[in-house]
Amino acid sequence: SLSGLIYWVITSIWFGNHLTGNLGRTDVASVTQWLAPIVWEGTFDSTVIDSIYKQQNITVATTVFALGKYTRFLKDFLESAEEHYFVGFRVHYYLFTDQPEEVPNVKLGQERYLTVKKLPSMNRWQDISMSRMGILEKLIKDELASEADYIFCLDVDTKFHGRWSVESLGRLVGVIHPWFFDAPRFIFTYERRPESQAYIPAEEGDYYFTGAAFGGSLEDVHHLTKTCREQMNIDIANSIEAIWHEESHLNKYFLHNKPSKLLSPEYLWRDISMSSGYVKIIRFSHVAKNNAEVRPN
Ligand code: 2GW
Ligand code: MN
Repeated sequence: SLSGLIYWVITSIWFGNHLTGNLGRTDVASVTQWLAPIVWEGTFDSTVIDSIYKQQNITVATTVFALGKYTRFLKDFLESAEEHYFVGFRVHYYLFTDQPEEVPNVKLGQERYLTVKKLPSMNRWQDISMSRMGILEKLIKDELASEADYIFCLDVDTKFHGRWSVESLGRLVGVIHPWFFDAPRFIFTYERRPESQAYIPAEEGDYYFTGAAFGGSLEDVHHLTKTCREQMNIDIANSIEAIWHEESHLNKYFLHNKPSKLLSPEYLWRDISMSSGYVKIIRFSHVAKNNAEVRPN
């Protein structure tokens, strides 16, 4: 009937918007083949998602390593995190360094904590990068159980530029590498030698994930770090080192333990000066660094 039609038109206009919230993106995939969300600007409502997590009284442990000359990145990292990262939520930074005296004095907001942990200096940078997995495994097991609910593990040669908050939380969270998000699989720089535990055959693999940011629940990230550490130890025993170090092992792990949530390259962009049509907001990025200047020889 006409009145039925009018009723249908009016209610669908009125309630349709409320129920769906008009969210979603059509220019990028926002869900994986295993139905994990891929977080992009425009796929979530920050007010709604903030209010859900506000009731949960969560703590987000955040780990970062700064050895040798990499301590110079700490000031920008921490200051920008205070401005953009889980603002309004409890964050506990765990900062590993060989030079605690070089840690800058950054003013932290309410319910924001920083613990500095001293590490011995290491000579080979691959060792710094790879030893992170074992150190994180131990931190989670020995200290975090009663201290935190979620954890993110981040590179320090980075900076926040926009919101990174509770929309990123999940059981197991990977970040799509900014160089490969629109690349075909054969371009992915997975480890291709079968002798390495990180080996991924040509016809396998879903995404290429960055080693510069990953996270999730304590339990899942503990399992991730433990597995990667064990796999790297097998490689060491076989005198092989994966092409991109722990990043290669992380990609192998995610192949068999699918992340429950993926973060788009908004959550780890290249350096800020580079643009992309898909990335409407850069939330976190690598900083342009002079490798010759900061890396030991
Ligand atoms: C020194 C010489 C060469 C490479 C790294 C380092 C170094 C690293 C260092 O002297 N001191 C230090 O604290 N690091 C830590 O390791 C620091 O937290 C840094 O962010 C992290 C990874 O090194 P980075 O940032 O130089 O490597 P990227 O940006 O090229 O990273 C990707 O590939 C790495 C493995 O090759 C990791 O997977 C990393 O997570 C990826 O983003
Ligand atoms: Mn880095």
